[in-house]
Amino acid sequence: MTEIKAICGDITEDHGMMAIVNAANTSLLGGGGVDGAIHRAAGPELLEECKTLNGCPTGQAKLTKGYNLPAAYVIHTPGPRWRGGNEKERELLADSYWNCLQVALDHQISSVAFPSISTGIYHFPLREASMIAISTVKRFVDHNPDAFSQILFVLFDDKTRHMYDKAIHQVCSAESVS
Ligand code: AR6
Repeated sequence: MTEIKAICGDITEDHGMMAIVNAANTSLLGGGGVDGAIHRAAGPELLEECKTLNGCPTGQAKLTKGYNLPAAYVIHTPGPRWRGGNEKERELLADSYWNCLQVALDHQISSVAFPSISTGIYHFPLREASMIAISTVKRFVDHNPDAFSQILFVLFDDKTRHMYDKAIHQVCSAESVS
């Protein structure tokens, strides 16, 4: 049984998770937003390891150590930049969540914290992003019921947290009826 939960907070702080997800860009060489916060908290060794990865395509995911972060690992995924909705943004956002969980599963990582991928600098509409995030995570844990103890969404502001709470409520009650 995997708990899927949303809280308000800073993902670089200690939430007792083995891995945190970084909403990165395809260079994996750092940036603003949560990416900048993660690199600052992890320290310069994170950038050194990222330099060895040769970037990452949008929707894919790559693993590094967490260095000075409380989490042992960082899973880096470049989400899609919103370009109006006709550039496979929805599929690519779902791929980001799915592939992060696949990387975690491949490395026996049993608890993962996600930020709200693509809804900051990349401007993905929040309501739709939250539904894609929760339904993709739910689908993955339904396929892999023994893999994770907890999937935590650590959201930076109340509006985002509220939207993810609503999505959890909708997706989970829809599933329990069927
Ligand atoms: N903890 C949790 N969430 C955070 C934190 C934090 N410390 N800091 C920001 N957020 P964004 P994107 C929230 O812009 O839209 C970077 O430059 C933020 O409020 O970080 O995927 C990368 O290098 C928002 O809700 O990521 C890319 O170039 C969410 O995290 C680009 O930004 C995502 O916002 C990626 O843009």
